[in-house]
Amino acid sequence: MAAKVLVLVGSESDREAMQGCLEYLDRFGIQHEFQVSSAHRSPEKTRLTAMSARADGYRVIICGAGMAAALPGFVASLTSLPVIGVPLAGSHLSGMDSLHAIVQMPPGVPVATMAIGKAGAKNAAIFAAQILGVASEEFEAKIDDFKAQLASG
Ligand code: RP5
Repeated sequence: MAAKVLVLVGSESDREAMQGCLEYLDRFGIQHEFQVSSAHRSPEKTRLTAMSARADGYRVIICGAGMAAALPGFVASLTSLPVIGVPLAGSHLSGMDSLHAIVQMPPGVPVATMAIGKAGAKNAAIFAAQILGVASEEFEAKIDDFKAQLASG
């Protein structure tokens, strides 16, 4: 089964900010699924999704969330898969709230935290490709091509 990436967001209102993430996953040819599942509003659904993710074929989980962004940490507490967190802006605190919520995980439950907003969303997809590239020559080559394109301007 091809490795898949699960992209979760806390609200439908997060979709636009995460668009670049989905575009980069497409660009790298990574199979992915996008779901809205809130740690605060639908914790049971989110718990079940996180706990079944590995068995469902996912190898990396990307979580975008704003405000008191519990989603990445909550998911990370429930899976052995690597979790990448994307802090999203939109509140009066412009994403500083979600950045602090996602990056300040306690020892034992890491979340790889990206930049706030659209840049972080893109980097989450690139980082996911790099994680998959550890065990896949196909994704390693795609990342090498991408880096070469960056270097050539
Ligand atoms: C968070 O609350 C979501 O990730 C979203 O960024 C924020 C606001 O959600 P809505 O009120 O727009 O649904 O859980």
